[in-house]
Amino acid sequence: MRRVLIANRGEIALRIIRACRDLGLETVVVHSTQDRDTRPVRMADAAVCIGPPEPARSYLYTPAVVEAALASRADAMHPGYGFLSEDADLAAVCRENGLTFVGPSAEAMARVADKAETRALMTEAGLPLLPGTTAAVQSEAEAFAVAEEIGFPLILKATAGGGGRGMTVVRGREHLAKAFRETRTQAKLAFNDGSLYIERYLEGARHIEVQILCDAHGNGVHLGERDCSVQRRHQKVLEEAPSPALTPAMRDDVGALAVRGALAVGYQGAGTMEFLLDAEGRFWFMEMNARIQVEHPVTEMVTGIDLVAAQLRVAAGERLWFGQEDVKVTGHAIECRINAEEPRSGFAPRTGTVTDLALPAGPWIRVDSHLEAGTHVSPHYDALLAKVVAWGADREESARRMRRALAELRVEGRGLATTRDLHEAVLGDAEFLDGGVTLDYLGRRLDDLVATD
Ligand code: MV4
Repeated sequence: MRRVLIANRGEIALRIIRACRDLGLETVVVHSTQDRDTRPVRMADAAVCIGPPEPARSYLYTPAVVEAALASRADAMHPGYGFLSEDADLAAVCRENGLTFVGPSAEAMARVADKAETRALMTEAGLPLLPGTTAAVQSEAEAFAVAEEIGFPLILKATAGGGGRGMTVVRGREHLAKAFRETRTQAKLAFNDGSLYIERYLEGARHIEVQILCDAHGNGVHLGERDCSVQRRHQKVLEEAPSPALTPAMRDDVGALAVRGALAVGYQGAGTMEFLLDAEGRFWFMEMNARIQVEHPVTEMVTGIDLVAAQLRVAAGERLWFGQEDVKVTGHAIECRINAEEPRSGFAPRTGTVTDLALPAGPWIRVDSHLEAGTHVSPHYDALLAKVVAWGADREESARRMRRALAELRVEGRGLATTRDLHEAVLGDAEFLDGGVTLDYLGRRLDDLVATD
């Protein structure tokens, strides 16, 4: 592997360029006409314009991305997150064209893309799953029969969904028929596949995800967990590692489950095994994410392992160069996602051009951002402006450093708004500071946290 094509934009494109530089790899970045004058485009060794601003005609258009890789004589492709990152078809097309795809095989990716099939495979592998179906539920009548067995509340989920899209909680028998029809219609519209599966619905859980890394030779390790329970409507707002809810023994247990599950589906590369943690301390497997995630830096900060460099090395065929016993979680890290959104108006996008910018820095602060003065924040793309990460010897120290970093952050521009003040409120909130929160936290406390008086 010598030259890597980066099929992404923004902060993650920059992050991948940096990992490539550290490894002595050349970089080619693709970009839309809108992104011509951006930091990743200027920083990469080469750049290829692949289309207009609309993602469907540029960053999501496989032929343009693959053509750019071949024309620039890249020998590998890193998809980042979002866009085509979990597209099994892209992985297959790369392989057919002699390009190393930085991620799992097309087959493994397709396996975990079907969430019901993943449930079947993980059940076989011995992972704990909530009561539910391991195949799509074909009819309303079948849904009623399943509900009879598992009870209410239950949740209907699209087999092609994930990340909280295409799901409906059903609290009683009288709501099931309508919910089934509506969720199926939504799934058909969103994923072009109306297949649904059913699970018992778990209230008041935490979202715990385990970072795994597998090589092409059947070896896998986990790098501990992230707690992503501060979220709103399935959008993560703040993440941390380790979870304040886990003991070292729980970490070992859920980590071993995660590695076993990943190896069972023939996974290669970096990935995430997502679990819910209930009030009794039990883990329930939810789904697998076959990509590097936005929140990977908190894991890097507590393990000292460069996950993007690791992705590139295992994609190149290298055997895992460390074992589970070499992975040590040290201290605590928190990440705040600074989005171009207004929390007081339902997180509505607030885009514009950055005129005044100050990014935090200093001891134990890491900022991953593509922003500069003059950056145009476009409604065509993700609202993520910057990830501010703070490390500390313990949770309290990382929270204190995060408050210092947030106070240094200034992002201004006509029309722009950010989630900075919300983060300051969370980092000053006793409920969050006292051992973390469950998934209902932000929905329940948002109004109170963003109140101006
Ligand atoms: C659930 C659940 C409770 N019970 N499944 C959302 C994202 C996707 N990966 C799985 N998700 C959930 N699945 C069962 N059986 C709770 C979530 C969930 C969630 C639900 C409501 C509100 C916010 C949530 C945030 C994360 C996960």
